[in-house]
Amino acid sequence: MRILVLGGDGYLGWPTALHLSSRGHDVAVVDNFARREYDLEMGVDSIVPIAGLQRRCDVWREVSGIEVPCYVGDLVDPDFTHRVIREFRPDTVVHFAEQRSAPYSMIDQKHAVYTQVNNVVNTLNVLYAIAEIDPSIHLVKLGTMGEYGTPNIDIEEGFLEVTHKGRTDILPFPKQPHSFYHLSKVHDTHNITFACRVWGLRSTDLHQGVVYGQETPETAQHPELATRLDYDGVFGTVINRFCAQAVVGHPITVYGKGGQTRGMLDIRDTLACVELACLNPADQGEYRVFNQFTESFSVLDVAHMVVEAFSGSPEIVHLDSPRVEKDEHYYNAIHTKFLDLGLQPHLMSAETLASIMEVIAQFKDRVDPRAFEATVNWRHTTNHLPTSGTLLPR
Ligand code: NAD
Ligand code: USQ
Repeated sequence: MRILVLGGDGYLGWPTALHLSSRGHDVAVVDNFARREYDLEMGVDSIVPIAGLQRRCDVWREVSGIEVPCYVGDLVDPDFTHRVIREFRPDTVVHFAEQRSAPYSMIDQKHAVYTQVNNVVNTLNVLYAIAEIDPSIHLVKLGTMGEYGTPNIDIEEGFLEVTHKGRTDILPFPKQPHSFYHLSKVHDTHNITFACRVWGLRSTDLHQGVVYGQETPETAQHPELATRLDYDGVFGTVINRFCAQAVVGHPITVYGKGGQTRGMLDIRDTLACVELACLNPADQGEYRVFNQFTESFSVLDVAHMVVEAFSGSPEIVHLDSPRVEKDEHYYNAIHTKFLDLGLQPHLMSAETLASIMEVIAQFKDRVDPRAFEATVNWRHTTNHLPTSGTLLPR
């Protein structure tokens, strides 16, 4: 297949592009380097050093003999988006290219507005480009499990059968997201559903859980093929953060009781799920949702698993939560669609956690312990970060 990976310079987009390329697909990547600019803005950096995008593509050509062209530009610009899709003419667009940090979106008004404009407008541009250039292009869009929030009923895959006053319908599952970032994904979901219904486009919306890990079979082939690994209080996700904290001897920072439960998955399963979605496209006019995670754990469970996998004995601390989340809640989310398509999950294990910590240990001097601090409080409309505010990407 011809697959265009939007956000192909990011944590997940880059290894997905390599995976799809190694599996024989013709792949091109698109990025505007916004993610690298957030690092400059926040004064932090990936633990694992990463090469520039052009260099990464050159190294991949040397290692595999395969060309992955890159398009550098902002998908918020409709002319750029149309040009790339017209020029590359993909069978599938895989869309990772959004601002993806909940804390970043909660810094202040400017960051909330940036997040929603960037995410919602660039996805609208992609929908228009597909509708005008070739409506048969399958859009595989990265959404999030956080769109659903934590309701006191089972979470279905996108839709819920509802009986109301004697009548029954299948309706979108209710959304109760917990940040302006997660809300941007809900807005995308509505726009994509509408475009499928009205223009007959086809899309698979991957409601993905929290991803952990760094190395994939393709990125392991050369140090300059490595993908990023974040640990800071704004972009670091929970398992990767806890692993970094254990390695550098920082206490493991559980917010509140640690009773928040989330769907989670190994980075290698993200790659496999995206390929399965590409190879098994939605029907023309269909909008469907796959819940993309393999297991669920509470934050406290994860902290204990990291402690067990680490050879030292890291301390677990409970901090006042900077977020507004339930301390404990029911959580049972259905995730059978990828298993039905043949996904063989990499379930969380002490070996996997130890291998993430081994990667971190190689670069532990790059970890600035001050960056672990959770600097964004959901209750404040304005958070004053030491470094933020001047370099917000355009
Ligand atoms: P990332 O920030 O590392 O990658 C996103 C990439 O998109 C970056 O390289 C960024 O520069 C690019 N981008 C952003 N806006 C753009 C624009 N307007 N034009 C062009 N490029 C743009 O994020 P990630 O962790 O790789 O996540 C990828 C996707 O998966 C996101 O949509 C995210 O919401 C979703 N997701 C991530 C996780 C996770 O745990 N990392 C979990 C669930 C869902
Ligand atoms: N948490 C802690 N301590 C920490 C960091 C986080 O207790 O040091 C807790 C948070 O309060 C939260 C949970 O861990 O309850 C997960 O936090 P996270 O930062 O790992 O995940 P989240 O903010 O939800 O966002 C991440 C990605 C986002 C993706 C989402 C999937 O950044 O792009 O959409 O995971 S999901 O959580 O399913 O919505």
